[in-house]
Amino acid sequence: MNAPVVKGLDIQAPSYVKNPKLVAWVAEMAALCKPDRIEWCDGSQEEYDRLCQLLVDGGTFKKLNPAKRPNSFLANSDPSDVARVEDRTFICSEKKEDAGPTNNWMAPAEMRATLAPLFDGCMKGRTMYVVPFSMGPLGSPIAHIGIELSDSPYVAVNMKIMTRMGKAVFDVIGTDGEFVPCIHTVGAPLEPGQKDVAWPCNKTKYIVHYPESREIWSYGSGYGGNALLGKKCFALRIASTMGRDEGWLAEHMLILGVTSPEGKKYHVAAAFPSACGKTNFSMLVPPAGFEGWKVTTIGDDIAWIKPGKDGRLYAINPEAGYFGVAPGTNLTTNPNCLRSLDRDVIFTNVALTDDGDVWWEGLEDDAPGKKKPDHLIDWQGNDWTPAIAKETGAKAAHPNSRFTVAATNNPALDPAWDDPAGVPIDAFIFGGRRSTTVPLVTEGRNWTEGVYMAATMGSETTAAIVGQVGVVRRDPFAMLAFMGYNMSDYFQHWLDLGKKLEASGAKQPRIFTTNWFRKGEDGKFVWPGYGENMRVLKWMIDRIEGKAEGVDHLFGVSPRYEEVNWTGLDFSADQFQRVTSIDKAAWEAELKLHGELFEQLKHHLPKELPETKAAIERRLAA
Ligand code: SAT
Ligand code: MN
Repeated sequence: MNAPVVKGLDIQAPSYVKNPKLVAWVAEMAALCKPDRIEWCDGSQEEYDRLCQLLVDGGTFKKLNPAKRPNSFLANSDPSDVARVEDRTFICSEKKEDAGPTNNWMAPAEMRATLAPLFDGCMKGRTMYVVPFSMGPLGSPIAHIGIELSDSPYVAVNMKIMTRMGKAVFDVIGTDGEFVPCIHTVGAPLEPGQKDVAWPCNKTKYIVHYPESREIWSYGSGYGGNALLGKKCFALRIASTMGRDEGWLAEHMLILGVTSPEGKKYHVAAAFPSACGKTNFSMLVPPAGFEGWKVTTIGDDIAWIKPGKDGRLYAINPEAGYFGVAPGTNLTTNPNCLRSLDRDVIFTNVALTDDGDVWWEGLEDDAPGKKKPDHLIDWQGNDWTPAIAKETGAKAAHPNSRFTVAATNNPALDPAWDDPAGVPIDAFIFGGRRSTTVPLVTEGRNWTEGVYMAATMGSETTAAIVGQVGVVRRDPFAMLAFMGYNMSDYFQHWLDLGKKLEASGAKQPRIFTTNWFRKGEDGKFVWPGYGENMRVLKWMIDRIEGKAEGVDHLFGVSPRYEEVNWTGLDFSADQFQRVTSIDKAAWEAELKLHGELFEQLKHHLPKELPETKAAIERRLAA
């Protein structure tokens, strides 16, 4: 392939790259960013091993003890670069109203003018990696291709795990196939002779999306959600706008399969905000009382969903790995996850044990009497002991510390996880983290009521975002941080899809809301959660099968105590009451917040939503 010449730089693409638009774009970006070298990634194991070694040599990675954790590494980030930066994330649509009031917006021309000087020479002294990736099974009609240019080898190796990355992608795009151009820099050019740091990044950060031209520009951060551009930037923000235009959905949802003892299989897609247990739910191990039931993982974070020829909705997991939260993960809360992490893992910001393994808060909580280690190196490189922790409250692992691991490491991986056709969805779940107010589980009486529940969902913030933790904010569809366009138009898109499904006569997915996080007066969670969530999942299946009547209430249908299988769990009717009760005053306050959300989103807000709210208010007053 004849490439344009960039002075002093070999930008020659490998012979199997046959797409002139791609080659020209790489040349253009190279001319702007001025890296010392360009490396076209092929996705091979040899390449992965070589880049990991490079990261070890440069001090970004520590190789973990192979006897404890084969082929695994630990990276400690700069302490300022540990989570997504929502206030630095922009949707730059031509019109402000297309980004909507929930997104940061800047006019594309103004943003381009802002970024141009930042990107000029931003990769000096570094290698620009050309990372070809497919979101979704290669060649699937639901999948899409991206190319990420990054000056971070950490990004290249994480992308190898998180996506289908490698040279086969060039065959899919051929000479004129579409791809989403994604450019990423840590924003830390090196002067000749300047020594690099272990985690280069920049205080200035921009995570920028141009929905009309389907481009992503990310500056200054190496953290997953800001830097692995296939994930939130492409698979949610850009893909949601593609879905709006083309009649499909890109959602912040896990996908699981659940098989009954009779061998009947259901598929559920569930949206929860970041760090609210999607990975745990997607790998759930059914508890005592559910012998013969099986839960299998299709995806743990993102779902792309399209109507199939039969009128049903089919979902794929566009990712190929898990970038999950480590703290709290143990053999009780998520045994499948823990087993997935036995080998071939990249850990970020967890603690290092004295024998070269990893540790995080909660790892020891799976058996009574298990102790915390006597000594660790914490995620910032400091000595950590239980005594220090007691005195200063210092966490050994950052609360948003993460593991990156291939889906194929998961013992509960669904056989259809890689099926290009996707899996048919029987139910959607929307779940927030709420200490009060919202009941354990409710089913919307119809599609519109389900959309209402999803649209008005509130959740307490977590460490996955930079900022205050534990404050309730509205997080519609768990998509607040990931919407690529106007939230009200998105609600309309969901309502329109419901009408289309109904018109097809095909079976429509049911819509449920859940809240695993209600707390008692003692401040402790009332519901045991984790594997016990199977009890709720089974009730949902009973609803689908017409076997559970439930009780009608304010905004849907919830289970009767007797309708839940309690075998193997000591959970009284009184406790059940405490996780399902509807408090009138709390709901009056809650509905006021729904009203504030609708006021904020009034431009294009579908009228069905305030109508549903009025019906709920009438029921509450009665
Ligand atoms: O940091 S990520 O955006 O990749 C994960 C999350 O916050 O959901
Ligand atoms: Mn997520």
